[in-house]
Amino acid sequence: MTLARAIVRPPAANLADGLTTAPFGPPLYEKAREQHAAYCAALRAAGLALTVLEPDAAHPDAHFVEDTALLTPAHAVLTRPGAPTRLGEVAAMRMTLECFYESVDAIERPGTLDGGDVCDAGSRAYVGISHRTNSAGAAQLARLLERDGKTTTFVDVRDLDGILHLKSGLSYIGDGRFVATDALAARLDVAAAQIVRVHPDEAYGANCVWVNGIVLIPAGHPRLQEDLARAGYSSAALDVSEFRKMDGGLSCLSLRF
Ligand code: CIR
Repeated sequence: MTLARAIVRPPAANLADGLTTAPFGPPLYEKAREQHAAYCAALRAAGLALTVLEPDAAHPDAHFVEDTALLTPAHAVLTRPGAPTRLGEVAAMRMTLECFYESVDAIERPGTLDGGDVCDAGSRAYVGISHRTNSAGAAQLARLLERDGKTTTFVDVRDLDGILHLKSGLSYIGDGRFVATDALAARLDVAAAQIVRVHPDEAYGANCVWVNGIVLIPAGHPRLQEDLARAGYSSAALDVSEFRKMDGGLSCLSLRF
C-alpha cells in the first residue's frame, strides 16, 4: 500500500500539561518543536503531503493526533479517547477529515478507543484492550472495519507494564511483518519469522512507523536498526525524546493515509 498523506499537529507551548506516567521529567518546548519539524521532514521525504494543524493549547496532548481517528483508504472513523482530557480533540479532527472523506463515522458511548490501540495490518487489524480502549469501543471499530474487508483480533494489554497502547509495543511494517516486544509477540497469532523482536533494552523502539518502504524508528535503538536492515528494511532514526517524556512516540504524532 502506498501512503499519500499525513495529518500532523505541532505541540503547543504547554505540552508538559499533558498526561504522562514517564519518569523522564518535563519536556522542553523548543526541542519538541524541533523534533516535530524533523519528523514532518521525514514524512515528506517518504513522499507524504502533510496537513499541518495549528497547535492546540486547550488540549496539551493534541499533537498525538493518531489517537483521534482510524483511517483506511475508504473510511474514516473518529475515536472516543479513553482519557477525559482528550475527548475534546475529536471535534477538530472531524472538520479536518471531512476535507478528505465523504463521510466520517465515530465510536459512540459507552465505547472508548484510542488510535494508538489500533494496529492495522492489511486484511487484519489488531485492536488493544487497554486502560484507554474498552471492549465496547473495540467491538464498534471491528464492525466498522468489516466494510474494509478487515477481520479484527483483540489483544488485551491491560496487564503489560509500560504499554499505554497496543502500539507502544507493536508496529506493522508491511508484507505481513511486525516489530514487537517479546510480550506482544507472545500474544499475536503470527509466525515468529514474521516478527522483528526488539531487544528488552530497546523496547521503546517497538513503536515505529512504516512509510512507503522506510521504517522510521526512534533514535538510540541500534540493535533494532541492524535487525531491520537484516530483514531487508531501510530505516531512519528520529529523536523523539521530548514526546517520550509524555508517553508518546513516533506513530502517535501523525495520521497516515
Ligand atoms: C496520553 O497519555 O494520551 C498522551 N500523553 C500520550 C499519547 C500517546 N499516543 C500514542 O502512543 N498513540
